[in-house]
Amino acid sequence: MSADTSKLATPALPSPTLDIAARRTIAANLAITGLVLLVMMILGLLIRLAQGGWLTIEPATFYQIMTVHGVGMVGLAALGGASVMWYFLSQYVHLNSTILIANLVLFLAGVAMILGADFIGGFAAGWTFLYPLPAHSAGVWETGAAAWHLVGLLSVGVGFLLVCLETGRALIVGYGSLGRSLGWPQLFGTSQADAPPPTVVASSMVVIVTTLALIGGATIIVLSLINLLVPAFEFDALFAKNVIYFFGHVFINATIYMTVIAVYEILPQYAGRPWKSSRVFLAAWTGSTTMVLVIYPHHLLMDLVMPRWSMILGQVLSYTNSFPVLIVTGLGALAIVHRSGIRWDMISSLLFVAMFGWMAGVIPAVIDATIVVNSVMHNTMWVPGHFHFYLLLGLVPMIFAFMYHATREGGRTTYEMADRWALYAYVVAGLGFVAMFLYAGAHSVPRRWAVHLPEWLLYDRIASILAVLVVVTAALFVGRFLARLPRMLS
Ligand code: HEM
Ligand SMILES: [Cu+2]
Repeated sequence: MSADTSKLATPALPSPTLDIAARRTIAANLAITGLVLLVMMILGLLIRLAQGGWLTIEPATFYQIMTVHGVGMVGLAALGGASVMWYFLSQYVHLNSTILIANLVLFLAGVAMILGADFIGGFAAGWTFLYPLPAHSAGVWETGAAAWHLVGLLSVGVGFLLVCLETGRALIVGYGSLGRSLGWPQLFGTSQADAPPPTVVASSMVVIVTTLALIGGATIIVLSLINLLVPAFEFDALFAKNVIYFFGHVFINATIYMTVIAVYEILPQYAGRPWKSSRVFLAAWTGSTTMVLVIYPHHLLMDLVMPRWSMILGQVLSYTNSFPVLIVTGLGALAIVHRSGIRWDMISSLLFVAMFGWMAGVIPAVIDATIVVNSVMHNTMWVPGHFHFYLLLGLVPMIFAFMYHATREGGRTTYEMADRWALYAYVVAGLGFVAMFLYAGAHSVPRRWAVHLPEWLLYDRIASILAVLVVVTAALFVGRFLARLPRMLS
């Protein structure tokens, strides 16, 4: 990679029709995303150090930290992703910024409740709040702590539901229906008009799947809350597990589908070529809209009471869902930059790292969605290995790229030496860090264990050292963003 090799003009500032309220809310969202990311990374580092035996943490505290780390990361991924989507989608449809503000308020209220419930109340059931665990703490936390945690989740979820409903409303007003904004007339050949731009197509998909996910998640949260208050009220645990993993799988996937909009919008500006929605592109997104909803049983492959057909469906569709969007995005990006004389600065480099991280990270995910593999790898470190791969090296770099993009000055980004070295270090350390999870998983080290056997400590320790590098370099990216934040406010 070399800076400033291109004779191309640096891309002009985008012209989203963001009102000042939306612009400021997005700035606040990104600042919170960045700061929460750093805090959550430090919490992640603490539990990794504890697993490696370099830090003594009581198991109960370990699980509190693990719960906050997991739920916090998923929440900030959604906040950052929704900000990317809102920012770029505003170019095409009119969005009401009051909803974005309401989402931020509900998010912060939820975070406060969750932090109190977990660190003061001691709740520590993991980010998946699997029923009936919240009500069965064996004395580790009070019912009230579990209830506050769940109400906090509900608050965050309602905020994102509002964002989805508003986005869906705006898409329907602008394009006539969600089918049209997904480009069905062009996909099925009934219209010769230009297909909707990639941002509109991706947002339509996100709105549909996330709304369903949030309704599912909220249902189980409300049922669990009733169960906490009235223990005689019980419901089917397998049903709850299905709905929770449906929610969790779809929700976290949709955060990537939102952030990838940054690739669709920013790369073409760099290469000076438009990214048009081809029919293959439309087909991939429409296909994923249904498939992402039905592949969640790959989380339940060891629930042997599940119907066999659902397991097979989970495996087969995990393959067919994962690749189309990935391939149209990857090939699309290559086609856009090929011989375009693209300028490799922080933004374009981060976007390329992100594409690589997302694609490479999906491979261990799909491997684990294979029944014969899952029967060995289930609940091993392979699992955090695959999702840290595409989140740490896919989603997070996309958010960093967007942070640089939203705060660049007069269309120019400088590729400062420190940033460049930090990016190399982030990628190398990040890769090593996830490799340690995967390697440990392949050697059957269990996930979510506070105390590790002596023969596992080496992986934990190497990972801890690399995690320090990840945290330091991430702090540099976030610090740069915060220093430039005033540019977003005026
Ligand atoms: C410096 C970076 C990071 C470190 C050191 C770190 C460390 C950890 C550790 C040690 C665990 C527990 C592993 C186990 O099951 O034994 C974990 C779980 C998890 N991490 Fe990270 N992580 C980092 C970054 C991230 C990022 C960027 C995300 C998402 C955006 C993320 C999301 C999660 C989630 C969802 C869990 C699962 C929690 C649960 O099992 O309930 N982490 N992390
Ligand atoms: Cu999944």
